[in-house]
Amino acid sequence: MTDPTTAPGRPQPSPAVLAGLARVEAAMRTSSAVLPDVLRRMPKAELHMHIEGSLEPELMFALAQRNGVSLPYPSVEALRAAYDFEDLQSFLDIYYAGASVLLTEQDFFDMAWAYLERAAADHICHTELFFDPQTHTARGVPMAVVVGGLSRACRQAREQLGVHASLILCFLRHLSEEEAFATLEAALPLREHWIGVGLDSSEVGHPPEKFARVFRRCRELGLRVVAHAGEEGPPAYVWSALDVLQVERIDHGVQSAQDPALMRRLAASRMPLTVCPLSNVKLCVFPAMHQHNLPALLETGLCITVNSDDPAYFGGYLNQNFLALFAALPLGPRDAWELAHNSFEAAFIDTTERTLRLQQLDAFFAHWQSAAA
Ligand code: ES4
Ligand code: ZN
Repeated sequence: MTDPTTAPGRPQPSPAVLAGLARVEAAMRTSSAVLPDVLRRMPKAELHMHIEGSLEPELMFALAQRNGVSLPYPSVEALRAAYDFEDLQSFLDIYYAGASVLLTEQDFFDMAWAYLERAAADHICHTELFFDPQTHTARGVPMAVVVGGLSRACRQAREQLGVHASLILCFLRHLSEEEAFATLEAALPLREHWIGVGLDSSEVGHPPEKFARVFRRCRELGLRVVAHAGEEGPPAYVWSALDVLQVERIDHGVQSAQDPALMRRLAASRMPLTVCPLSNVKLCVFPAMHQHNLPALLETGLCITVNSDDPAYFGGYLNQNFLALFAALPLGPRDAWELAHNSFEAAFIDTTERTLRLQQLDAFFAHWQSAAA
């Protein structure tokens, strides 16, 4: 039998990292606080986070008041109480309504800045933010207002927080490919501010191949390309994201486990999957965290990463996702190291930056000492 920890391409910790992992394991025997502390403090990248999904109810109400927009909920508490979803669509209906408070460049800045401060607190050193321009341009908000506010926050985060942030423009898959082309045209004059495109919104009934032409154009333009596939949709959607859209990462992809041939393809190519544990439980993709298939996907040798998706709606930012996952499932410090390693392996960064981030990760584990020592 093959040892799953040595599946081809699966990262192997160096001897110095292995020694640090052994010290973590020893300390875990006397304190239950050790692993959560490691999860919180290890350096990591976040690769799947919708910036409109980071809009907390408090800021949503403040922006509604600032802009004279009315919300269909009387209070922050009433709004939070409505965050009880049964599937992706029941969430998206509330998520698009929440985005209606965003009107000015400052609104987009304030939303992104709040997330980036949270990211820094979670020891995220690199993050790639999805944004949905069609949600805003359809309400008459100019593309330059959206991209201007978001990119100003990204620039300030690099300068003031040491967090490197990039923007990925998502096409809404419930709309037409013509509308996606129009969105691309509107965003190209601002191209220096974003690095690639994604595909999000209602998955079932809107397969990746619906966007074959616009993704081909994006690839020709040299943009990075990703797509949501296999969140609620079937493995066939993951196959077409790979073969038709030729994506560089799959967002979610958890339904791939139903198809052994697809699993072999994903493992052999080390195609990254940006998995979002709290999102999957909140949207009933899995009935409970202890039933999540992330450990099985990791064991098969896939390049799995952990992400928060829409943290204001799903009960937590990135560190909460790590904590909930590790509390519910048989995952240990080596898995923590591998998930953080994968996040840098899968990030859209150059070789110099990747080497630096991986060195910082390994140094964190290699130098880890018990507080009790
Ligand atoms: C999303 Cl969880 C999820 N799935 C698909 N599209 C989205 N947009 C924002 N969150
Ligand atoms: Zn998503």
